[in-house]
Amino acid sequence: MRTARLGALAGAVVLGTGLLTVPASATPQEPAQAPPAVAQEGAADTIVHLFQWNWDSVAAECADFLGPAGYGGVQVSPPQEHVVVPFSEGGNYPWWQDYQPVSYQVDNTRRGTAEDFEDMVATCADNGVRIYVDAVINHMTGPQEETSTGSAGTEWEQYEYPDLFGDGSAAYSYEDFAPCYDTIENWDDKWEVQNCQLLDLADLDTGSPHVRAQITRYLNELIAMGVGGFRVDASKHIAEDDMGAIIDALDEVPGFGGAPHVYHEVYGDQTVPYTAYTPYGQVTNFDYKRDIASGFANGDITGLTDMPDHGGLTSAESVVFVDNHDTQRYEPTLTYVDGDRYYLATAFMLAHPYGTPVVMSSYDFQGNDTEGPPNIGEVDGNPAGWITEDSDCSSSDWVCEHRDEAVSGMVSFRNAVSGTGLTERAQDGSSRVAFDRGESGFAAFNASGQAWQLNAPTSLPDGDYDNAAGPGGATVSGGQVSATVPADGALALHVGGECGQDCGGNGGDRVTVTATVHTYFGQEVHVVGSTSELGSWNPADGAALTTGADTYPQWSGSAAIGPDTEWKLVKVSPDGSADWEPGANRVGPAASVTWGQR
Ligand code: LAG
Ligand code: CA
Repeated sequence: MRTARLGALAGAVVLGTGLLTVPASATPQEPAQAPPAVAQEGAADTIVHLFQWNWDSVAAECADFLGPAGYGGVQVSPPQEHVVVPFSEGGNYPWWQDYQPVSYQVDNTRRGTAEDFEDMVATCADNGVRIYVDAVINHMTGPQEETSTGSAGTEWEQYEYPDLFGDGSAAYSYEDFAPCYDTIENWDDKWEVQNCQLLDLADLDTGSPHVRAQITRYLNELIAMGVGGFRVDASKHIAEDDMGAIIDALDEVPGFGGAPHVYHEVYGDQTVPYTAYTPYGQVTNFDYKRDIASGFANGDITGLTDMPDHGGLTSAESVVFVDNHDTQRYEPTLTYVDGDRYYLATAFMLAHPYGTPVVMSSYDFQGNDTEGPPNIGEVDGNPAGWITEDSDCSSSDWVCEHRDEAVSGMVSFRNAVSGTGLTERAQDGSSRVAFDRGESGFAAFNASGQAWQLNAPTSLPDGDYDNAAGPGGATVSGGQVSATVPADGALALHVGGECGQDCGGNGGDRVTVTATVHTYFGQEVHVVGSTSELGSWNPADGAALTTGADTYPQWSGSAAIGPDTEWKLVKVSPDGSADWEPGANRVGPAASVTWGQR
């Protein structure tokens, strides 16, 4: 039973065993002894999974947002003809219809037509964004009492799919599903896992030349349309040799050039390890997912900085994520529902050089696992059931995690620091950590409920920088960064992200404040004021100034202070107590001030 639960995420669901738990075998974290790893990612490697978005909406998003924000790819939901399941009375049409192919026709799904699909691929390519198709090639449909109709109008029954390409040229029938027609029961038996039925889904005989030829035709037709890569569904249920033959037969991608990027969905375990598929592409690293999701959920993140091989996989072998469309339903350690902590984890994934990141973008399913995407109901003459509505990030129905300020800002950060190593720069307890990315970036993460007054060395050149992970910014001066990292927030500075006209964006221009203040040992000086960057009059959250042995009692730092911004200097003691500057509030920027004198 335990093996079955670890063996397939979906398996746990059909068995009704509830949520998966983190296995006892989670990779232990080694202490940070190794020299900083060289980053594996190229620029613009971030992929967003626009789960269930229709083709027109993906195209618009590539042009309006993803290209400009620096995303490199979109994983789209499966484009092949799917079953149509009016699930419950009144109709539900669950999202998982898509994972039951009826044919390889791209002609019509709930997400649009083949023409819409091709337009999307072209528009995204024009904006530098690669389309990754979720390729369902291990199986066809589950059982059905009578003959049914697929989304593109093809009549089918289980094991009989009469028209794979819409031109009468190819079909699958009973013998194409040999040798096993039963559900996988023993998840410790590799032969069974690869040959028998996952979730009662008719399992293709991928060893047969006829079956392989249809799969490679489907994938190569997508490549000919300009599709740049694949997320292969349920890879571990396809024997390695069969997978190798299929991947070998793929054409080069027109436009982008070279072989398609392939990543395999492998829920690695002892029976079928992740590494079985690394010869054929990258693999989805669920060990990473468990580590980062539980680490951030528990505020225990310092062990995540140095993470050379989650699940025994190298950075180059791994596709990483905080959640995906399955885990957000069946194993929801950390998802959009959790708010700040979730976005913080996503920001960390993007800041860190390990793996190729996939950002999840969801619709709000309100805890109903089967709930399909927001839709416009049935459309006359369209056999695809409920038709997906256009995505709208300003509506609460579409969550659009990828548009979150911290997430999209960190995509820029990631591109700016591409190819650099990681050097840890600060740690505070187990919930706060900061690191450099070469000399190109500095990022700090605070997975706690209190603001973090950070002082750390950095290799980032001196200057004023915007915060890529949220409002405000910080100054690097004399190779030191001093800043307030908000509760459950991040600070990320990068070359190319220097402050422009209205740095900080939060109460006015960023100005350097130099203050003469005598303090007791251990006290800090904060600029505290009315804006959120200045702590909203909360001394601990104000902008911290720094001093040094040769500069004391001069303190300096930068803060966004507009002409009307009211503020004061405050000495903050280690126990949190505050000693306010006497007199009236200061108003507006001031370059050089002395405690109490104005
Ligand atoms: C995957 N990766 O390997 C997908 O990420 C995952 O979302 C797919 O399951 C699974 N493998 C098969 O492609 C999803 C749903 C299942 C659904 C299945 C087929 O999580 O719940 O199964 O798609 O539509 C459904 C019913 C099952 C039933 C099956 C066949 O839930 O109870 O046995 O259909 O009728
Ligand atoms: Ca199989």
